[in-house]
Amino acid sequence: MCDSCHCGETAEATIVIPGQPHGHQHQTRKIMVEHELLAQNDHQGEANRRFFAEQKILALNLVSSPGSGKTSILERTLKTLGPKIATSVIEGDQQTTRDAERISAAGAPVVQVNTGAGCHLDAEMIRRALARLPPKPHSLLFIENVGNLVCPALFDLGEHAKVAIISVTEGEDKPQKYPHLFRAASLCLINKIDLLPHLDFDLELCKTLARQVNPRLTFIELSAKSGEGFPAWLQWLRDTFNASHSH
Ligand SMILES: Nc1nc2c(ncn2[C@@H]2O[C@H](COP(=O)(O)OP(=O)(O)OP(=O)(O)O)[C@@H](O)[C@H]2O)c(=O)[nH]1
Ligand SMILES: [Mg+2]
Repeated sequence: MCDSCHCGETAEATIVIPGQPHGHQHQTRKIMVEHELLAQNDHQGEANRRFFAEQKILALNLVSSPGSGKTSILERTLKTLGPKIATSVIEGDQQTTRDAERISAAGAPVVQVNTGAGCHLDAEMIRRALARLPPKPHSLLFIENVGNLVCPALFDLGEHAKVAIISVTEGEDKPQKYPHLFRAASLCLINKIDLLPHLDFDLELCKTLARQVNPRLTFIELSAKSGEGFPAWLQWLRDTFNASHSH
């Protein structure tokens, strides 16, 4: 549960002292349940999903911590995916239009959603952004969520899939520490692999920890800087786009 935006589901904070037995040392704090907020979001999320299905739009929700490389991955993707698939982008940030400007320079239609104090995009924001874009029928829509591993995992935007992005500078343990996102994601991109020679990051350990949270999660290792791994990511995009159209 995020206290600043009250965006949680049922939440229970457990306070534990390392090395001391759980049973006697933890305290719990019940935090108010915000069922109504999430139910309202889910309702609009379903409406967005119907719109995407009617228009044959493949919508992907990109979620990561700040700076993992979401916009950099999109920039390279837009430049290399080719003209066969029409693509547009909804950018989410608390403030500024910096990411939208980068996407626009990469050649895609884009709208920026500024969430102010909010730490995630919600389905109503997406409804309004869709009206402003609007994405073409039979197209691919990327939604870059606000940089945050916690709250975006809880909000259904009506997307086809969540793509979790982790970069190798963040440490292998993020899937275990922030399990909601990795449980909800279909694909995990591991970015900035060009930096691996300079780091202790253990790729296999990261994947093992993520699979403990979500055994069905698939991984693509890439670098938005060098382009390594992009053929596999572009192939995943084409396969997912074609599969969603054949349904
Ligand atoms: N070395 C290296 N740097 C990268 C790579 N991808 C992104 N970066 C750098 O990481 C920084 C953050 O990249 P962004 O693409 O802005 O990250 P973001 O996830 O969109 O950030 P927010 O929108 O603020 O959450 C920038 O300085 C990028 O140049 C990569 O593959 N390798
Ligand atoms: Mg960004």
